[in-house]
Amino acid sequence: MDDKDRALAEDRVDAGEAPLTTDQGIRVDDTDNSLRAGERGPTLMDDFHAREKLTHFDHERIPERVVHARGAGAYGHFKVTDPLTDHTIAQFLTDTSLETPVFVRFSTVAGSRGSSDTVRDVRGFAVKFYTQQGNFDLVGNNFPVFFIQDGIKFPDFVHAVKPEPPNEIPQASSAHDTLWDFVGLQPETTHMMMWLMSDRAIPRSYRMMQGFGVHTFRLVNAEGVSTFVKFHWRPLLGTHSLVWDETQKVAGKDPDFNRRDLWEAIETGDFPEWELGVQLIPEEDEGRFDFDLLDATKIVPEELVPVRPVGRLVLDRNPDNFFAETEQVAFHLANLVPGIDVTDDPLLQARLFSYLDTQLIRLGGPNFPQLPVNRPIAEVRNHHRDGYHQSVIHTGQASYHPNTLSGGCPVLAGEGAYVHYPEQVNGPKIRKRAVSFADHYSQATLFWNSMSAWERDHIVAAFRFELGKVRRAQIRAQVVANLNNVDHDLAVKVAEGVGVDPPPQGPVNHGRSSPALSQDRQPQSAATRKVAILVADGVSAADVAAVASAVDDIGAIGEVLAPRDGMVRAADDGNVGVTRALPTVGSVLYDAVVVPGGEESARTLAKDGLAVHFLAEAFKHGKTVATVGAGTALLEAARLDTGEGVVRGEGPADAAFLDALTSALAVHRHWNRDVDRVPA
Ligand code: HDE
Repeated sequence: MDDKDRALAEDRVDAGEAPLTTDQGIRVDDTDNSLRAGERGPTLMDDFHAREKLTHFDHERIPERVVHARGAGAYGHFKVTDPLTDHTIAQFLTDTSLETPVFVRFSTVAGSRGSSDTVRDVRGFAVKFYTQQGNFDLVGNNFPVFFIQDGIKFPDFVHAVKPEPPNEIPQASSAHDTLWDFVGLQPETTHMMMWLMSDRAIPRSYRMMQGFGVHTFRLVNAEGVSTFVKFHWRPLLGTHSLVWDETQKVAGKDPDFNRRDLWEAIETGDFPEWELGVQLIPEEDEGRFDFDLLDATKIVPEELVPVRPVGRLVLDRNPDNFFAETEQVAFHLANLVPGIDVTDDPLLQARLFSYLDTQLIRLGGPNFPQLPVNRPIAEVRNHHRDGYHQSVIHTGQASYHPNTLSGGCPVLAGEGAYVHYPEQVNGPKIRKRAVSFADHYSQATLFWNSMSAWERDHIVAAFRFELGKVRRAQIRAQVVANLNNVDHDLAVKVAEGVGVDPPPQGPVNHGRSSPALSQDRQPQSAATRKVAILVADGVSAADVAAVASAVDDIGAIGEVLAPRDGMVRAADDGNVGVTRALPTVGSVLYDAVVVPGGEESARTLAKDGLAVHFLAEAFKHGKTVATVGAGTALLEAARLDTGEGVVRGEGPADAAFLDALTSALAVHRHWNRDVDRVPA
């Protein structure tokens, strides 16, 4: 139990077996019938229990977040492994003996609180570190760049991406006229739109996505020397994505897909882990790049400044109550601890205002830092008083500084106080962007150049899908014209798909790339992948057992699916237990599918449309597909033969088959397949 967990223990309430009461502690013996004048008579105002119950219910909702409304959170801890002592006085980044409790909230951006998890969107990656020096919030995303350079544009961007005003359509989707109208007219969005059209925008799991602080921050050391820093989170399982067709189906089959995945992984002890990395840039190198470090639409390529791994984040505890914790958690970029400071990035500067401002309305007043999930483990002492939902009883006469009546307390901190970095600032008041912010295309091209062939195909398809949903032809044409500045071939391919004339040759592609940006080079591991084992009566129980145990050995999760729930009769001996019935799931909820042997089982499945579709769809989405012995009948029924990641065993499931299966499972997706012809 860490310090935060211990503190939260005091706030947890378990009704236990004691009797029901009102909020005033009065015992209640009937909560199903209101107090009325006669059995068929009107309800009486005297019924304080009914009135209190209804009133509380009527007020249960608070405003959802204006962006990032849909999210999931978890507790865990952070440990620094390579102390940053030369660069910062922040203890949690320098003291390797400390385990800092954290709360992390992942989110989508555009959708409402009840929208689906697997939409095409940026994902929020917000980390609250409960450090001994106070709370530090790293409120980042899973992309390293942003749509706009100046925070004053944020309301415009968000209005454009949110559902359209007349009818609030479409929900949680960027594929509509207003967003692309804005994008076409605002070239600074181009780099971010490349990320948004890439598979990064449809993560397989919150556990399999990178996180970025996005802005350039400062670290400040004991001598007061500042170093620019970019923060990176790298998932140990690698960064992996779904495919677009799959995400749309998952949104219907399991709208809670990413939320459930995080919850279940933590419940089963598969604790998600990330490495914290930093890119450190000495102050004197600020002018070294062909972009501005203060421009949040730019990355610092890892090939120019390597990412130094410095710590480890583990999420190991689910919240007790979604509303109390995940909904009420309040992140704020200005929650900084000594040794970390902000920069003049104009996007960052606007955020310094917005987060506190939004919490005041969302959480109903200035006392939200007292909510259990928001409370620091460091002690809080000040003269802030009163306000809605004040839950602390401040004793003493003086609530001002200076005072003698409380002995001058709380006294001003000498040691350990937060000191703002004394940056020299000077300049005329002016509404003007620096010319160093003017290049909107080079890094969009860099991103495109860094993609593998399959990633490029997915990007082109995403642009075609999104623009294909845009009704106004001139908006499509404007976006294609912008893309021509990124790469001519990309613009032509998109134009072809959306009925726009191909543009003339644009500026020449600079040819540079940053290999670290591709998902093709991500770590691969079968751990925590979900494997469907399709069975029916007459299946080979020996095959099922062999597959299940091999899957278990590599840390993956096997589930037995059959046309109906309960048990199926085995061909060899006894029965095989069913985890889920086929009609309740779908291939899109799994990472791989295995069809064990057994003549009768294979025959039944080959005639079952759901099972055939399951296999074909898994194949189409690049997943490992394996059959043993007679199980191959299902491949034939789906008109599939071979291809990368298709494992066929003669049967029974012997060591050679299981070896081939487990190697294939370690690969996230098999892209080298002819999938266009597969009707799924
Ligand atoms: Fe946010 N953003 N943002 N944002 N943001 C909010 O704060 C805002 C930006 C991010 O899980 C809001 O508490 C402005 C960049 C995350 O609770 C709001 C600007 C990045 C979350 C707000 C930005 C983010 C938010 C809505 C442009 C990545 C969810 C509710 C200047 C580095 C945190 C809330 C959670 C939430 C404003 C841009 C990340 C309205 C004005 C860039 C992860 O205050």
